[in-house]
Amino acid sequence: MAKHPTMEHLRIHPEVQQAMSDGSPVVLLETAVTTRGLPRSGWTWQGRDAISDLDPDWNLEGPVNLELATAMSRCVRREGATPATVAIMDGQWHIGLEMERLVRLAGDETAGKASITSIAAALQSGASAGTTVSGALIAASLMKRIVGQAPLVLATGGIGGVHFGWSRQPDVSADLKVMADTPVIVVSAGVKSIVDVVATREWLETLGVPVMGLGTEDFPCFITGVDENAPGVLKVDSESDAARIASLHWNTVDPNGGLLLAVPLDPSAVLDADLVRNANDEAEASATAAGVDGPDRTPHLLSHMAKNTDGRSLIANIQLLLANAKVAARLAGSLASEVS
Ligand code: PSU
Ligand code: MN
Repeated sequence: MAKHPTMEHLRIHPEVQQAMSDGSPVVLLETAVTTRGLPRSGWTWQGRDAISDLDPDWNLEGPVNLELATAMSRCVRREGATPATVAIMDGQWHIGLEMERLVRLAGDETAGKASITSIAAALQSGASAGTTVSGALIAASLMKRIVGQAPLVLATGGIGGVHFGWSRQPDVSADLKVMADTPVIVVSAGVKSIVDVVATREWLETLGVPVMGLGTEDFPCFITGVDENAPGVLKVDSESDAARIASLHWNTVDPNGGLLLAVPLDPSAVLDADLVRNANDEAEASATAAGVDGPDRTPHLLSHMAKNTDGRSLIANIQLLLANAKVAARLAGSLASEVS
């Protein structure tokens, strides 16, 4: 059995290939957020103006998950970088998706989320799946092995983390291990909202992943701002400072490890933590009562929370995703000029 991967397993979009060989900035984008993280309906909540303000090209009648994926790509391009959206489709890895494929992925209700432990099976079955942060990072490693170069930055909303109840059952996202093993800077607004933020921050320390905070010493916590109870982060004032630290880390500390650049949500969009907790509990109860389980549960919870917060939880989620795409593109630009 061949131990070396070949292009047979991988489709790199020509635009991504060109940007890589030119040494111009490229940003990896995960797609679990598209297949499992956002509603597939058009905008049915309040706050239509807020969404148009965030991105004037957002089609409010279009599916939220598809609009978000295209809006993130637009943010990356506006900052002069090339988006490399990662997904598993038709038995292959795809790095960089043309519009037709993105539309198909976003509309495919059978498309799940694939991470390090489930990608090989998804490839074997020919199923489509969005890649989590761990999945999209593996794509970077695969690209390095096949073409010798890989993007250095990935944008997401929130990384996976350590779930509550970890002392009894250690449900810890593979995102953390793969981040520790992959020389890519992940840009996120901290961890996704349903995990134990303090435990996750500690775990990143144990794994040796430097955590930088853009303009903050506190660990960002998704749509609720920052968590002052979690151990702090290394404050950087700009994307170029973060790029310099990453270069020093890779050149003199650990050439194979990853870093996290955590970006707090703009204070104007931050939601009260108690409000979010209550809305979340209520959404969980409704999902359980309606018997919604498995892959349908997250989209159900998010829609329900959006309804209960007059759309504000969804607006905040979209705002942070777009902000992270922008920061990631600037960071990739700084790294490209560091290297050349
Ligand atoms: N943030 C969210 N919702 C999500 C995710 C992040 O608010 O669904 C996705 C990301 O793709 C992340 C993944 O990489 O969840 C982690 O999943 P798990 O805990 O199963 O490893
Ligand atoms: Mn898990």
